[in-house]
Amino acid sequence: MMIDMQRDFLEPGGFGESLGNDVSHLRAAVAPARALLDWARAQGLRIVHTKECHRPDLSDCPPAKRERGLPSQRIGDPGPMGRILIDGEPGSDFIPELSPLPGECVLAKPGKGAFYGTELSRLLTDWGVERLIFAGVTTEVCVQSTMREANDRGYDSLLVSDATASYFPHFRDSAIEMIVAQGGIVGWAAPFALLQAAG
Ligand code: TIU
Repeated sequence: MMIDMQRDFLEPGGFGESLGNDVSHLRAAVAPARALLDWARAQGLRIVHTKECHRPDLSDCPPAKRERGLPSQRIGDPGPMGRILIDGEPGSDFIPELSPLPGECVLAKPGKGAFYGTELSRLLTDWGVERLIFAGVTTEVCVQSTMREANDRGYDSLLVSDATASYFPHFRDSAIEMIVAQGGIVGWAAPFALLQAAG
């Protein structure tokens, strides 16, 4: 599960920066995420790339989400990478290093969790998947939401700790602590090197 490695979150001029964030904090996760992706491809694992975005008419964007905070630009407004967080605009696309290959599953999601408003549940059931490996951004928002949704649905989840990042580095660390506390109440975490060594 490669969560939301989109230009809108990682590059200047997108949704993340419009919320007042320093997007450079997310770069550290890119190389480990790419290594994870290459490894998963070599292992023949199913790969799902999610992208958080909305329909051009904003019919799947609750007003409460659009109106939240005091962003410099709101979802749907024009920006240097097209309309902010709108499906099909350049900003909603994946960063080049993490572009999906033909045949890999791409899921557009309107929410933070990847199960909400998507076909993910049905796909995982059809594939007979029981365990999920997570990477992407941001750790405490879309990654953690999706891991919690997966936990309630009975999946075992592992977060690759160096392939995820937050605009607030201490939130990344705290989110990982919350996930693995209490014997893995939500899931487990390990750096990519450990995953690779295991398997
Ligand atoms: N703002 C923030 O940290 N994240 C999001 O809005 N979406 C995702 O995490 N993908």
